[in-house]
Amino acid sequence: MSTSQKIFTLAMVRKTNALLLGLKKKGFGEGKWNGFGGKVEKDETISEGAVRELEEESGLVAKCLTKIGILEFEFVGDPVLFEVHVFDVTQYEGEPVETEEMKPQWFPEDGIPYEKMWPDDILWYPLYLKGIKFRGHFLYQGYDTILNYTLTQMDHLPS
Ligand code: 8DG
Repeated sequence: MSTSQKIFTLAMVRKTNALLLGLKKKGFGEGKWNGFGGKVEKDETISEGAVRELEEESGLVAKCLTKIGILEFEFVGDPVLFEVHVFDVTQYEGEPVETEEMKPQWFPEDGIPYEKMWPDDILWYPLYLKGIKFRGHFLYQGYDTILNYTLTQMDHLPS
């Protein structure tokens, strides 16, 4: 049973047939390619957190954000429920820059490095790339093994 919840954002930056991913250089998820995001702070909305984290980690300023998914993660032995709000960013200003946390690189949609990403990503990226909204729940054992999961297509997502 989860006793507390932590809310995170994940911004997916996209241009025609390509996705911007960042190689996480330190901390949680180190060594994995991922979208850009982090913890939502007390004094901000989830969308504000998504914009702030994207700029901190990639140098890009999001101009248009669309919520595309909500992912929940539980880790065996950890009472915390992680809730990750996933956003599609198709309009932004600036050029990606390497930061302390992330090294950015564009990947073609048919060349996404799933083997160097969180194991759940290969399950929900196909929905995201088709423009389908989703909600997922994943139970992990450690950081490499998904014991069970649910993934549901959604017409609407709560904000
Ligand atoms: P810090 O400054 O305190 O180190 O942390 P932060 O920058 O606020 O947060 P973080 O620990 O870097 O946030 C974790 C990021 O990883 C956040 O964007 C959500 C994302 N994330 C998970 N689990 C998974 C997952 O299984 N798949 C994907 N694609 N992203 C995930 O936390």
